[in-house]
Amino acid sequence: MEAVEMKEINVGLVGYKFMGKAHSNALSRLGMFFDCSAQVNKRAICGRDEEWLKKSAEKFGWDSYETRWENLVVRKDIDAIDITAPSNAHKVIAISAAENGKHVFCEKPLAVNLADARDMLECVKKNGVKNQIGFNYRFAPAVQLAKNMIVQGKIGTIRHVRASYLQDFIIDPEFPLIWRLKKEVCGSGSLGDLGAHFIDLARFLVGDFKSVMGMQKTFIESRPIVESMTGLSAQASNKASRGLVDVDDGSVFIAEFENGALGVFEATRFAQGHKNDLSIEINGDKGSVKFVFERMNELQYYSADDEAGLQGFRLIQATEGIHPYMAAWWPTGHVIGYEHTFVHEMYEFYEAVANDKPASPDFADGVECSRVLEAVELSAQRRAAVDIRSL
Ligand code: SOE
Repeated sequence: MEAVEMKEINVGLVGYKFMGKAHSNALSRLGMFFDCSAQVNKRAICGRDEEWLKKSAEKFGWDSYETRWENLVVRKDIDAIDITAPSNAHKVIAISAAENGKHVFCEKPLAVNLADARDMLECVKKNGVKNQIGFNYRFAPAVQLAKNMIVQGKIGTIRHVRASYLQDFIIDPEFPLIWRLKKEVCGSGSLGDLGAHFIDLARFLVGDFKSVMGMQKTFIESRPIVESMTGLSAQASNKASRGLVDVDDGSVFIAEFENGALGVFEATRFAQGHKNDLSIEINGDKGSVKFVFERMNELQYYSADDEAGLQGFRLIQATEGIHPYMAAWWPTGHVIGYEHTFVHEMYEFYEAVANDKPASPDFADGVECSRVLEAVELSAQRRAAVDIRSL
């Protein structure tokens, strides 16, 4: 019998720091754990600092490297471009990649503003390439379980959603002015970096936003110029030379959804003691679900249908083979972590590419998220509610 040849998809990755490493790891795990329709190859990694890049290429297992993304996107041996560079670089790279016929995976937020996000969406549509955005928390099995339960009507009609994303890594006023604090590079601060995740989770689990009303604050207005950074750690060279922070340190907003639900949201990097504390709770008339990322293998569930006298929140360990994605990993109870969410999103993207199916969440979801981000900013400036459909 003739052996059937497996399809191959060759990837070019832009970025080699925090997200670059997370994506490289995910691609390395794919074929080992999942039955993929195609073999996904780590063909080339791209970044500006050649010394770092060379080391990263070797360490993360990429076949080759490029120091200019312009060279990467035209390479004939590459089918898909994965963008993990800072947000202001997303648009130009994604558009060039799509114009060169490459499928595009892009980290969140899609762009530094809504207009750019819309241009990116238009371009991938025009060029007919698959596209996906890196809303990785959707891919925690417990979140997928919550989605399935909501679709099955287990919590009934949704009335409330409350979500927060709390970090504390920039509380020290001497923490340097990293790119995540410069509007022209990142678009917005805690809102776009952290809020983008819960806006997406709320859209995924509850539905589309109708209107929002927000407040934003910058607590520390100037910081020492950054010399180097890795992950979320950074060093300043000379503490006397400072620059202005022009994004929000904390953002809060309330929202109304198209389906009538109400929402309360908080994103901050000033919540002392909270390291990466993303949580979302949804209350329906028949029950509630709650997901807390720092306990990401669990889903809390309350059912009003439980026997009287025995009602209460139960803790579901979403680690059984019947839970989404878990059959690919370890025996029940052998928990998974942050990096697995990236493996799951990559699995979905490359399955979509291999089988010519739409990917999800896609750039249209990225645009919807950017719409909400922009509406929150506008409402904070105007001190009034903003209707999402007005943007
Ligand atoms: C930094 O605040 C950050 O790494 C975000 O950029 C990620 O999207 C989030 O998942 C964790 O925190």
